[in-house]
Amino acid sequence: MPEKKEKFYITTPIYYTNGMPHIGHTYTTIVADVLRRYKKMRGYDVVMTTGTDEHGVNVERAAKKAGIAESEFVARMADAWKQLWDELELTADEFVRTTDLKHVRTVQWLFKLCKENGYVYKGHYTGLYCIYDNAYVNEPKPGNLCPDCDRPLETVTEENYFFKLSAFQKPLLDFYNKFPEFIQPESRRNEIISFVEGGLKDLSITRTSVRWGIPVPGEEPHVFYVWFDALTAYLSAVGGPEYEKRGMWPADVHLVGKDIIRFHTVYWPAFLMAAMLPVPKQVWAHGWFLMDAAKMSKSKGNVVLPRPIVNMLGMDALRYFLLREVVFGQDGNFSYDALVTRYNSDLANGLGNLASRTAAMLEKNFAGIVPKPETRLSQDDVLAKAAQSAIGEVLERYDRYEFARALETIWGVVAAADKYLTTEQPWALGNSPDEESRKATILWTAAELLRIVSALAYPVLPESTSKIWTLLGQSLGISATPLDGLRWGQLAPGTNLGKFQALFPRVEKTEAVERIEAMANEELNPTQPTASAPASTTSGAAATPGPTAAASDKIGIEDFAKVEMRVGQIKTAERIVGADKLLKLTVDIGTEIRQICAGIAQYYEPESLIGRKVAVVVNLAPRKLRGVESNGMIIAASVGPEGRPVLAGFHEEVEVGARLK
Ligand code: ME8
Repeated sequence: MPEKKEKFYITTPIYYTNGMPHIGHTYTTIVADVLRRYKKMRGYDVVMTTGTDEHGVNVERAAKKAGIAESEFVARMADAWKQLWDELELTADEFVRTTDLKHVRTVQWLFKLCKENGYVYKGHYTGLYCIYDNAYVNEPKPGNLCPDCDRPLETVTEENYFFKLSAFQKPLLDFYNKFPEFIQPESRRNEIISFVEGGLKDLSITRTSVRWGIPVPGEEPHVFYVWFDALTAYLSAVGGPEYEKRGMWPADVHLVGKDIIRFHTVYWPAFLMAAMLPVPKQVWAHGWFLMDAAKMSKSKGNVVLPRPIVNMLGMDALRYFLLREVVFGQDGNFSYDALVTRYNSDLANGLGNLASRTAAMLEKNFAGIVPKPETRLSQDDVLAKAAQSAIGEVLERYDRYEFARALETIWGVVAAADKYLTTEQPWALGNSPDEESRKATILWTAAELLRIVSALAYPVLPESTSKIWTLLGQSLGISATPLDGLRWGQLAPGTNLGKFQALFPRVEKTEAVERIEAMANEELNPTQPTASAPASTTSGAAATPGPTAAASDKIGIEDFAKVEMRVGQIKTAERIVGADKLLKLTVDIGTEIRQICAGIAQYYEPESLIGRKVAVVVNLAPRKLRGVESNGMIIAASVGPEGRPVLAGFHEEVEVGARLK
């Protein structure tokens, strides 16, 4: 552990506001969150920053299409991003928006320093420009298409301020040489070094063709070009011009995808060197999650969304899969099939099963109290040694950002414990003093192993390991457990065990995948436009007002007659895993029994509904809600500001199937 609390500053990219997060963005943010939790457990004073990149032509156009001001558009998008990160419990210490005043001041200040030091001059630039990637393109694809996103480029000529990037070829190469750990992984480092060795051109850092940007003071209509603006967010998040007071700068690691490594390892250190400010310690570029071997993008329609996965399998399942499946730094394919397979094998049958087995045996045999281990046999020692040596190994692997290998080591110990229980068979032991003593040793050993495994896995699986921690009766919160003090043998006999909470219920693969896909489909193509946030700029959902009919719009009786409503009687009602608001009902409508989902779970207990007569719209086209088929609609009043549903009913005896007119 560091002697004095050392600081550790982690950043994710600040994401563009012209779309919603998919699994790729979630991946980077999850890794940042894992590191944040891990470094805290190693005794560091940690700050993690994320945020939104809100300027540029794309936003101008998207806001126009949505029919709202740019400021309103980006505010809604930033809220939607924040809300998702909150839902996924990816809590950043700082969320920086590039429209924040503190950020505007920092960009203007950085520019002033670069200018004062002679690294900025005025010139003209004509070039092909990709408005989607916010970058000039030197080598377009045939047909003047962007080599990165395949979309048409535009020719732009304008007066610009230029940054003398060419002056930094040697300083950058010297810097890479002196700090070989600056660019990670190694393969990326070589790629960047050869790029810089090939020569650096000066870089245009302002625009006059764009309106929606940070103004260059006294030089209007110049606004800053996105990368000079965006990269500076890392500094504005931790104090900007007063960064020394906060003591967090330079960043210890910028986590990025490989798509933006050049901006982070060439432009960014050069800007900082020109301003004579400290340069970050490391840039770690991970690979891409691919879908059908292509980079995900909404326009290609191959995005994977985080929410449906979390709703179905839980947050820890998503975190575990992303970190376990792909070596950090390399590309990987995303597949729902692989996700559910890993969930069932490693989480439900692995850690979840070990915890529930151990909990049940401790409860049954020792009344929920940690027993005292008695005489140890060699097989107990073997397991103890495996767990003890895993501690050092796992910490080393986390330190090297080898998340998949860290998890592999932890799961190696889980598998060893499973085998140990299967071989030792504590459930088969009787009640003689010798057998009782053997049982105590075995179950203490299993519980102690669970404690070690939980502490080690916590950064990746915060929700489930916290539950195991509570089960083991640990008073100090798991997140505050110092990993440097973790040793085999610390589980005190006599500790009262807490309540066991189910961790990872097994799921049926085909059904789970179907439900995740159906939920994703609902989120990507919402049937009801949401008022809270634009779903994407391409759909222009932000501009679409809700379908409220004007007061004068009346329908004829023939329109009303199209709606077939009947008296139905609820036969069964149950909650739906992963959908807290929905109940799955079966309803007798006279001619048949229908499955109908109703959004009433927060207000009605399932049992209280059985036998109740309700009004049902029976000729509504079937649809899937949270992946569950719903064939009809139950009528309810929407009461109060939160829209509490109150089921419509009958005060007199009515026949099931009677038509409502
Ligand atoms: O580039 N696989 O924002 P952005 C893995 N605003 N990671 C992915 C991914 C995928 N398929 N897709 C996206 C920008 N990412 C700029 C950054 S920083 C000063 C400015 C992740 O919204 C990955 O981290 O396009 C990538 O670098 C980032 O999202 C790009 O996010």
